[in-house]
Amino acid sequence: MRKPAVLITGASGEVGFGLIDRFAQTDHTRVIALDIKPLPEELQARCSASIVGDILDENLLQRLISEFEIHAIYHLAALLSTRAEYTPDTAHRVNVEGTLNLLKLAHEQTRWHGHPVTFVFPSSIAVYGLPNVAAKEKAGRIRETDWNFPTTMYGCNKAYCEMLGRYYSLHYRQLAAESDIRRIDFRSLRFPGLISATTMPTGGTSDYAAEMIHAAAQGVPYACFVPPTARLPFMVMPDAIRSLVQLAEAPAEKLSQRVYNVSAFSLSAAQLRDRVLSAFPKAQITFDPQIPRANIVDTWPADVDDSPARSDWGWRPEYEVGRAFDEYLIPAITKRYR
Ligand code: AKB
Repeated sequence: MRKPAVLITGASGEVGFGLIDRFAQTDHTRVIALDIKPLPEELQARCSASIVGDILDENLLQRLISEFEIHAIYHLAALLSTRAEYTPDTAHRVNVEGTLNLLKLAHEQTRWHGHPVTFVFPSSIAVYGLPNVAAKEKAGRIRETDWNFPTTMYGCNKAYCEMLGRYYSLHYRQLAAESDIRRIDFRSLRFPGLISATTMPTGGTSDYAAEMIHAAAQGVPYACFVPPTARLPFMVMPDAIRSLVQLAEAPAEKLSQRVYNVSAFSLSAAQLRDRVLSAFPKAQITFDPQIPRANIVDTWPADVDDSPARSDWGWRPEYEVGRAFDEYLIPAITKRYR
């Protein structure tokens, strides 16, 4: 008998850590963790299996489904925006071909056990592309359908995979002879910049927020690579994990769309510095904008409209900006480096 399980790809990344923790604390879900890097031992102990391997390795994925019956996939593996700009071909392979492999696997599993596999896909504000700062300021909180003109390889990859997911859910094999094709249940969130107290992001462009706070807590000077005026929406990791699980568990009939914005608060880099300075008054924070990289931030929205997520499946962030800093980031990061 194969065992029912939830598959988490990219499990060694920031979101993977939080998600594994969440499953370990709150239910008895059998978690299969897959990542190109080994999981730290304490996390391995919380998973039923921890596999080191590549999502591009189709043989590995086939071996996996010979052992486990997969009911949900949290497909987190991706090369983030800055890293993807340095290696666009690799990014395309990992972010698009890798996602396609997982969608195929989900479809196969759905056919096999007859229940639509829930496919949870974190997308990103990188799917948006505003042409300049004036347009960004004017646009304010943007809706899912606005400004879908990504300017990064990562943003293009995410936008395309959202569409592939929708296609696999609604139309895959639409010309096949059999009439009752069971399809996967694809659900996606467009995350803002994520900030965790326990892990550091790597390869992203919104990383300056986490880098600034962690540097201040360690007493290390930090030169921020965007100007003080650069503004993005952000969310802390506990809310990000909660939103993923909440979307996965939402009754299908409540969902009016497959891709949702989620947001918690919006901050300029100057406001971020002020919050960090009020917690760590001796922090040495300077601004040294790295123009091509800072320009990417200018193409992303200052904030997003997440009202469909709020009305369809009850999304509400638990951490607005005050609580995010006072009750999560500052105490947890201070403790981490004490
Ligand atoms: C990145 O900066 O690439 C990510 C994102 C906004 O999706 N954090």
